[in-house]
Amino acid sequence: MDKTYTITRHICPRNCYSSCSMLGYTVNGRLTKVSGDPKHGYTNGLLCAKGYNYLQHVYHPDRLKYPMRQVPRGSGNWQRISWTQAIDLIAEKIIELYQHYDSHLSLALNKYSGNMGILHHAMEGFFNGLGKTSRAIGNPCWAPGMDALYYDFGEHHTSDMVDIHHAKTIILWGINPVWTSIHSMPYILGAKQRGAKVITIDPVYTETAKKSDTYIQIKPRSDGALALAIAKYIFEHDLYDADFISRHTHGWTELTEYLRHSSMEEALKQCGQTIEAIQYLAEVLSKNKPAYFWVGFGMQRHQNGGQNIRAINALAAITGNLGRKGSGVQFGQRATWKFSYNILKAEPKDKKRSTGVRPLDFNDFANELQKQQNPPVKLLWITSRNLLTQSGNIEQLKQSLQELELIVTLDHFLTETAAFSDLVLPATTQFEEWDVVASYWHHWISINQPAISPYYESKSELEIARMLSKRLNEYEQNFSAFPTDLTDEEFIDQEFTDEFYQALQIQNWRELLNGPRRVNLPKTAWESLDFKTPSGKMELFSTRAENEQLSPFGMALLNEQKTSKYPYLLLLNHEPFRINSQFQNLNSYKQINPEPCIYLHPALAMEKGIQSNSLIKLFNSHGQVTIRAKYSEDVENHTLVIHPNHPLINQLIDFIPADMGKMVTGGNGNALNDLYVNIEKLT
Ligand SMILES: Nc1nc2c(c(=O)[nH]1)N[C@H]1C(S)=C(S)[C@@H](COP(=O)(O)OP(=O)(O)OC[C@H]3O[C@@H](n4cnc5c(=O)[nH]c(N)nc54)[C@H](O)[C@@H]3O)O[C@H]1N2
Ligand SMILES: Nc1nc2c(c(=O)[nH]1)N[C@H]1C(S)=C(S)[C@@H](COP(=O)(O)OP(=O)(O)OC[C@H]3O[C@@H](n4cnc5c(=O)[nH]c(N)nc54)[C@H](O)[C@@H]3O)O[C@H]1N2
Ligand SMILES: [Mo]
Repeated sequence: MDKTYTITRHICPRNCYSSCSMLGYTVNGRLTKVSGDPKHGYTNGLLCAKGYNYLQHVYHPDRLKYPMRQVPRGSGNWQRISWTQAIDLIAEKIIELYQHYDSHLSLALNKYSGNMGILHHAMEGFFNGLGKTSRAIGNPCWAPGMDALYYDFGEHHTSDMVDIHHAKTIILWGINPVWTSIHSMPYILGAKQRGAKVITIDPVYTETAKKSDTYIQIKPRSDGALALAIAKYIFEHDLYDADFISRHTHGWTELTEYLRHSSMEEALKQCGQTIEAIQYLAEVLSKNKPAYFWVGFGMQRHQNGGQNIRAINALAAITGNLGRKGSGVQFGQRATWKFSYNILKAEPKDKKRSTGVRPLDFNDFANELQKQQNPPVKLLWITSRNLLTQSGNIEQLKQSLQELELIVTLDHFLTETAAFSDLVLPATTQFEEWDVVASYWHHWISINQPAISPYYESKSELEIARMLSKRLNEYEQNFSAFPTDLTDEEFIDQEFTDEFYQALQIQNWRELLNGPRRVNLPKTAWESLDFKTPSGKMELFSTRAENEQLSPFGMALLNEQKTSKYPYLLLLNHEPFRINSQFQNLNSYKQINPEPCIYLHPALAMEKGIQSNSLIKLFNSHGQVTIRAKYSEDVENHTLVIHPNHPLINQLIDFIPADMGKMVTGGNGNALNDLYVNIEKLT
């Protein structure tokens, strides 16, 4: 290697369990290699296929280079403009709308998970600094599960995976880490090698299931019924942990009463299992302890997703599998996000200006734009978000967007959403900016330092927020309270409190330049067994859930009629070589995934007269797509799985509220995996 390269530290800021720490190698101002950072105690110097291909992303020929304006919107008639022009156009519109409506409510921000860094909260901070604005609030990833954890445990913690080798049983329940969390596999396989039994429960015989000792093919949505069957068996055969239950749980008497009156036969039918499978699971959970549960995000994107997670929490509790090394229910955590969030705290100096946000339901954004008319949204700022491929209700969304006066999108590429905007601004990547990123899964945090100068005229979100704030304040003093005089590094200074430094055992965040740090949390979640619920115990019976018109118990039989028009469930499982809509434009992706395909069981294909590799029609009341069908014995008979993703698939999706989400994320989740469809052979 050329001796003149410099090495810089980075962290992948994508919405992903692994949040990998990376090293960038730069020669003569050009990034030439990206590798894993061996100092990261969770990812241990490894990246994923996407991470190793970051050079293709950074220097992609389609990357946005300059601010661009499209007149009229959707015409494809793009003109390059200067940053001054872009900022002027936006500032003028903000002022005009303020004068017209006497508030900033006609400004809306829709941001999601393109970049999870703390400095990427700059645009939210900028909006806060103007006063009360409209904001997409809610979450498509994990909303039901987060509420489920809140009801049962009170907070959100995960155990450090280095301790998984203490587990004798590992249950991977609706999670496919071989695809979505590859760095966890060495821990899981290591524990397996030492004798732990790995059980995967999924409607699809996934790559993870193939590496497990036991695979339970469950019917989608029936996790509550499966948990109920196991719990009933445990209760009837005295397999429960009476001591743990009496000391650390609330509601056992009520739960046993409920189980007594629930039908085992019906539960077995709904989840598609035999009593022998139930007996096996009940015995393994109560006798081969500790048992470590990992429940994924995909399995809670159903209308009963939150309750299904609660059902699993309850199973862990009644078998005494909480709070000790190698046990627990892992889902996601927020305990390492100890930032001060000062970046969000700018407030207008003018005390007459109202502050806060007018929430627009993130998962029902199309409707919300139409519903909120007092005043209507007129300027929409989109950042870290591919609204037009990742949302439901796309057609209505497009109509709602037509009503807006200005749509600004900040991105790396001219995405479907950017192409629907008036102004597109080029964003820097993590190799061109400062930032700090925590994970929602493991306990490590890492830094991004600039390795190369911004690509062409791209700018960081923070820089854009500062420019806009400055421009508005030139128009009228104190129009915007977002700080214009702090450097990126000073913004980072403000994010670290003494408590955070203590938790990281460092004096200054610049020490992160020497390597990522683990936040000093207990390695075992709920080690203290001091739950943050009203009863102080793990709640098998939740009055808080009951107060929200939910069943106080998570375990439940399904109560629904199947639609005969659209009888098949299409699961939108996340894939190994992309993150949502990202990375699909890389050559390496296109080579591996040349064409979207739908996988269906040969028995179902036969029934429908569908040949393998033929094109079929996939449809529901929202629309249709043509897609290639492939046979797969890995999928449950009435379930379909799409892979690689079809760019138009979200046209079939509406907003189907999940049962939970609003307590923690401000809105119910979207039951994206309750997508009922039909299929027909073509010609
Ligand atoms: N490589 C890669 N990594 C990613 C992502 C990505 O797109 N690609 N996306 C990131 C994001 S944004 C997220 S939210 C996470 C998602 O990460 P995961 O939670 O792993 O998500 P999914 O792939 O949606 O679902 C996991 C599994 O749940 C199963 N499942 C679906 N419905 C049910 C059910 O009713 N019961 C049971 N038991 N199982 C069910 C599916 O068949 C699937 O195998 O991954 C993150 N990591
Ligand atoms: N069909 C279908 N729909 C889904 C899902 C699914 O599995 N299937 N999953 C749902 C889930 S779990 C999620 S998390 C959402 C994801 O929804 P989004 O967060 O909207 O999805 P991404 O594709 O990750 O898009 C983020 C956008 O941010 C851009 N971006 C990346 N880095 C930066 C940056 O530094 N700055 C800026 N300004 N932009 C950046 C990317 O180029 C991309 O266009 O989708 C949901 N919708
Ligand atoms: Mo997600």
